[in-house]
Amino acid sequence: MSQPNKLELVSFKVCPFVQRSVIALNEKGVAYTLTHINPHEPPDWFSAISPLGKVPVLLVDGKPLFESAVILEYLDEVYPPSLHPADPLQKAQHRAWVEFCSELVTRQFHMLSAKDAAAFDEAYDSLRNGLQRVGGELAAAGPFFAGSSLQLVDCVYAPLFMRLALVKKHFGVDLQMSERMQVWSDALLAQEAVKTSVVEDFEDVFLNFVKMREGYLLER
Ligand SMILES: N[C@@H](CCC(=O)N[C@@H](CS)C(=O)NCC(=O)O)C(=O)O
Repeated sequence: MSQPNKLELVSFKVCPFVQRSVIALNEKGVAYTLTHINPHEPPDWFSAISPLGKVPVLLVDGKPLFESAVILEYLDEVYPPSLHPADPLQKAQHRAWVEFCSELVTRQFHMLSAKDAAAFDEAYDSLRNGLQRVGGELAAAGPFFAGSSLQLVDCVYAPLFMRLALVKKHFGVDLQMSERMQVWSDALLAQEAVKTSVVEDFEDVFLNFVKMREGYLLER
């Protein structure tokens, strides 16, 4: 499999979908550059390469690739060792739980943006239920999703856990994760590939993002 000469990841500092790609790149030790934009005020060059107007876009020797799950699969094919299980069914199951995480990120966003108590509670409950559901899939022997080694599915959940930890710290919102789930989250957030996957002032950037939502979270 031939490897490209240059990878440029187009990013939005607070985006969990970009962050999953960064974690995979870091974990694999692949060199890349980051270009930060605001997809809500996109420069013309970005609109031209992003059909959905969303980040991440990975420029592979200048050729654009969009959708974070697709970017992860590409990186995993081109840069060994693979972070997927070898067994086809297990691999497909990991991909399914990657999709599920995207849904949980949306639920988390709804919780952060909810304008009143009812909307907040609904989003909180659906996020908590979703976390319990994925929690039931974790290998008994952790700390990661499938056991002792970090895989692509782990790269995808780490950005969600990073935000949940900040929401707990700053707003007291506790998703009441199981002990096993907390072990998974703690192990992920301690990984070098994860710690270095965000900008240095990420906590401030994220808090500012949350404040700009002007949600019920700020007043509860
Ligand atoms: N399904 C996409 C979701 C990416 C996404 O929602 N990115 C957000 C930022 S976190 C975005 O670019 N939003 C801009 C918009 O929707 O206009 C993926 O996995 O790459």
